[in-house]
Amino acid sequence: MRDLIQDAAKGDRRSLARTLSALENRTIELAEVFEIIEPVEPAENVWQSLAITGAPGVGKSCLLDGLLTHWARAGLRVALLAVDPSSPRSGGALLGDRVRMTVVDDQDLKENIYLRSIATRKASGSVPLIVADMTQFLLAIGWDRVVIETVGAGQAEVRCAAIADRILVVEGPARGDGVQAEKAGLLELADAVIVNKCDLPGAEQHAGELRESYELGAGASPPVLLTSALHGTGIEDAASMLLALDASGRSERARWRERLLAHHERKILEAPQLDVLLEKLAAGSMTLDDVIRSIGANEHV
Ligand SMILES: Nc1nc2c(ncn2[C@@H]2O[C@H](COP(=O)(O)OP(=O)(O)O)[C@@H](O)[C@H]2O)c(=O)[nH]1
Ligand SMILES: [Mg+2]
Repeated sequence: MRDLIQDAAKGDRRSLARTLSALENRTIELAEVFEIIEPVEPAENVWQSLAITGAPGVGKSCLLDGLLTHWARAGLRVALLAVDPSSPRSGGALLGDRVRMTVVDDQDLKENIYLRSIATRKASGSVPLIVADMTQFLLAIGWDRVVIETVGAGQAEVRCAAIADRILVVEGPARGDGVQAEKAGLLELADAVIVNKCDLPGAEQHAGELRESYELGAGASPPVLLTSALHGTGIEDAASMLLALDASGRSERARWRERLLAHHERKILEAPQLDVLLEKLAAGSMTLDDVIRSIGANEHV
């Protein structure tokens, strides 16, 4: 394991993939990794991780292809973790994500890019925390930025997004049913919004609706940009805007709420006495509050 991790840190892609799998399967803990390697100091005053989230089909992967191309050209080394709720067998999404990534076909750029999918159905343990561990590992071995693509559908995906330093929400043109992301509590978490597919009707209208709904809320509004990943419109502007993106003040509390929930979930799932506690719950000899207290206090039962 030591050799594997050291090789991964030196840049060997196969060792990197295997180390990430070990973190994913929880056969190794991040703490053990950090006993073996010295983490690279992060650059100051820039974000290290960015989550890109939004409904399936809005164009996140296409958009990322464009953004990663710009960032790789600028000399940044960027890793993409695609959190994929579909299983590799049932959905084409896993393959699809890779197929569309033309940035890795570019001989000059591919050294600066690393792509990795995480099939959430296969994952053992808490997905947001697995993603957090992988992100920390990639940063520790010298990747400049980690981008996390999630489908903003379920709570686990929202929590994956919340582990990142910044959150970009991607939307499509208006579908006449109001602001979709609002429902998932995503708009609250966004540091920036991109309305993609601006080559189609309804995109500008939707961007207008989003800006309006932000103005109604408290605090400064995050930037709302229009792009067409298909035609490359607005991608360069979006790429530079995102690199310098500040956390929107209003997203901070919502983000910490999600992180707290994810942390809590991990504590429960990883509690060594969990099986015993579940048995006691089933037998009626402990209440849910008792169990929470017991886990919080790290009690042995
Ligand atoms: N018209 C149009 N189609 C786009 C645009 N961006 C992506 N698409 C298409 O939308 C579909 C879904 O894109 P994908 O990147 O896989 O979406 P994701 O599920 O959000 O990652 C694909 O068929 C793309 O070709 C765009 O800017 N305009
Ligand atoms: Mg995608």
